[in-house]
Amino acid sequence: MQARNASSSTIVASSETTSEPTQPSRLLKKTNMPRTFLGEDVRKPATDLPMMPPRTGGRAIVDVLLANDVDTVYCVPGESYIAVLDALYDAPSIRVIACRHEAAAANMAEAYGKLTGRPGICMVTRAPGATHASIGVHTARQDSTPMILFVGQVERGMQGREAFQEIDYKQVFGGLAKWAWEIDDADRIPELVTRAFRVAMSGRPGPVVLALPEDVLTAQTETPAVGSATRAAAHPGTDELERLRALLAEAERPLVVVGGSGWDEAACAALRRFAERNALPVACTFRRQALFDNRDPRYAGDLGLGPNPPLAARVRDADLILAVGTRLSEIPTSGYTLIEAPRPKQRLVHVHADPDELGRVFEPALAINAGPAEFAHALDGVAPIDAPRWSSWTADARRDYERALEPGTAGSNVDLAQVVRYLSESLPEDAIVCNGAGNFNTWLHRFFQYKRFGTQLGPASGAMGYGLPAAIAAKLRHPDRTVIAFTGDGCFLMSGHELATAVQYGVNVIVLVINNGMYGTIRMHQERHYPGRVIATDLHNPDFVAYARSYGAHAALVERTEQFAPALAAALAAGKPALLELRTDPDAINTRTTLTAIRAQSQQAKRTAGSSAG
Ligand SMILES: Cc1ncc(C[n+]2csc(CCOP(=O)(O)OP(=O)(O)O)c2C)c(N)n1
Ligand SMILES: [Mg+2]
Repeated sequence: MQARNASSSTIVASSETTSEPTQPSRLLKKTNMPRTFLGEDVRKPATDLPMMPPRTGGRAIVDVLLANDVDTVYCVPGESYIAVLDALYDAPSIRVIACRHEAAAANMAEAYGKLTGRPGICMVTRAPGATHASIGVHTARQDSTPMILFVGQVERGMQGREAFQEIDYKQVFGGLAKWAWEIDDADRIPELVTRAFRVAMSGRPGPVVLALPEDVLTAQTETPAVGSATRAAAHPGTDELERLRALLAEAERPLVVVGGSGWDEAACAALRRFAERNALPVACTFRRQALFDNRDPRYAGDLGLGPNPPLAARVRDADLILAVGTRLSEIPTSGYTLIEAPRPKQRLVHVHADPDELGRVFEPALAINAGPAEFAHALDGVAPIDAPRWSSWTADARRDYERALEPGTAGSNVDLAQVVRYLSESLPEDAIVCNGAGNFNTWLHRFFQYKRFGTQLGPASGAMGYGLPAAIAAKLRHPDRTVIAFTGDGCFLMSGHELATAVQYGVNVIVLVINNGMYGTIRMHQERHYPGRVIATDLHNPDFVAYARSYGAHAALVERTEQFAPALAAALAAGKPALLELRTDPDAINTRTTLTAIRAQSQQAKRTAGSSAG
């Protein structure tokens, strides 16, 4: 735990300082860059805030974090940015979580961004730390999550020599982050770090990478912090809302598809009211199921990997799709087949915070540039359609969803359908369920009913190793809520060492390891394409129970379905992080079929193809 004295902070957020403004000339005096190159205007501060007493660049960064109410920093320490860590020593309102791997630290920051809508903060050392952390940056990019990754950098005087651990962050992260920049002047720290917050949150949110040369962090600066960064978002116009209503009035089979980021609880409630007033069916995109209460009679299911076939058919058959917040990317469109690019068969009303997403892939009948929350609230002003023609279409969509909720016959001694149904029915409504990537998720996505905004943390990027770090971030943020990490044997061991972090900081998450002894997803693809030719997908696993106990966690093995409920109760009561290993039958490869069936089908298909070729 932090050894810092909670009352020792001497940092004052600049927005709170009110004394006499300082003359611009004074602000210019510390520059060590050629002013002629940058131009006078660039050197001037954006505000008339007074100068602060001289402080290090590291402290100036922390000042901006404080001005933005940052409460947690996820890191792996490095000598390259030790001046920032030292400044954090004097900022006890910011909790510093030292992780065991930068991928986990970055995933925690990403999960924090998903939960709060404010940038999650991650700090890592130069190239080795930065490249480890890149997976979190990628997830933040694909999932449109606000996040800032601070990376140490070699001092300015050595740059360009490929000094120890030197890389060019603008190049390396240029294609991955929303913005990648290097701060080359301590006086510009407030401006650039505040801008990082704005860029991360505004429009389509995303990750920002800021490189921090070591000597910039130790240089002295008097430039004040700029104050809290706000999020800028577009609102829909009244004419656009009228056109939306007119298109809806002409529709026979409308479908609302919600996804993306930028939502909050109130916005989800507003969208739900709109769906209710107009009897509209609503589907959620991949790993965005918590945007709409799954118990609502208008909820039609999720458009994930291998969606419920009747829902997929319904997307194809819809005559109007109202897509809100989602990019309509590869997964929710089943590889751009349910909605065809570039000209969909359905009329598409596409609402997105980034104007560049509108028409990027699909030609919309109506494009609305608006944040999803701003759009959802504006829907309150749209008069409902009287006696809509699609009531039975909506009821059928619901019936299809409910049918898919029924567990089939158990294919394994531990029946994951029943386990997940039990979780869905017994966990508190606000429990947060986190997951990474792997076929074990097919049970979670199909059988768990998300009831509230902010209860699902999963990577739409499909990154393994996300579940446990996300759970730690969620539990740190909401210590009173139950937090579950739903992982596979492969997925878990990509970040299993973070059990040490959970134990160290007393973060009582519950990890479920679905152990089928293989990288099952890849085995499934192998059997489909190269039946019987198994390579690189078998796993020899550790004893997960002993492994977890060695970290100081509670752990138990579940080998039969009926053992799960008491094991979960014991884990919840353990008063420390807990792990349950669920041994499942490797043949039960997903919720709909078995490996044996896949292999037989593809062998048959190959024989048929061979005989018709001959
Ligand atoms: C970081 C990362 N590496 C590799 C993959 C490719 N991949 C997707 S699922 C998967 C196997 C997951 O195994 P496990 O967690 O055991 O789940 P299972 O499929 O067996 O249920 C792999 C290797 C990925 N998505 N992410
Ligand atoms: Mg597995």
